[in-house]
Amino acid sequence: MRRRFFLDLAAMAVVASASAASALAPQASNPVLIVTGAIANPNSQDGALFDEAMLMALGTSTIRTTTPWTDGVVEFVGPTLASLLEAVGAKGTVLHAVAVNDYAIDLDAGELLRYGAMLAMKQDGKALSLRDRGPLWLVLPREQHPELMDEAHNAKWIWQLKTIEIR
Ligand SMILES: Nc1nc2c(c(=O)[nH]1)N[C@H]1C(S)=C(S)[C@@H](COP(=O)(O)O)O[C@H]1N2
Ligand SMILES: [Mo]
Repeated sequence: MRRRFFLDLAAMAVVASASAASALAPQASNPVLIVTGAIANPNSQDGALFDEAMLMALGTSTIRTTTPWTDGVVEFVGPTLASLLEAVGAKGTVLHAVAVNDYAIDLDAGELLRYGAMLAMKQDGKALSLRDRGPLWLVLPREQHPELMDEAHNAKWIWQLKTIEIR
């Protein structure tokens, strides 16, 4: 337990120091994601606003995995959570994530970073529409980490993600 706690703090410290120099692009006109709370780099009075182009520019990764909601192995592409937290200059360890349908969950940033979580924007090469759980779906590499294959971790796959408040 103690060891894990220090690993989490170490991960967040890396995120925090990397963010110090970077400034965020001016606020997006068509935001798909709003990050609020403990952040160093807001780009508006409402927090850090991202449109789709800004998100894709953060640095994307690929996760190939099965999910409880899709058939077979699917390929997700989108910015890593790490790149998002770095861009906003995250200064907290809890992510209060809220979806379009007002589903909300508090996520442990350290755990998600250790697994290389991403905000998927594409599934099998196609942009995720609202009806396909987009435009943003928090994806974990569950195929590569079987310990993620349980109900508690399924609940972390928040789809139609709208806002993240960093606490
Ligand atoms: N946007 C959104 N994401 C969500 C949910 C939701 O209601 N809305 N439910 C969560 C929960 S509690 C679980 S267990 C999983 C699986 O939900 P399902 O059983 O309805 O498919 O998705 C998670 N992601
Ligand atoms: Mo759930």
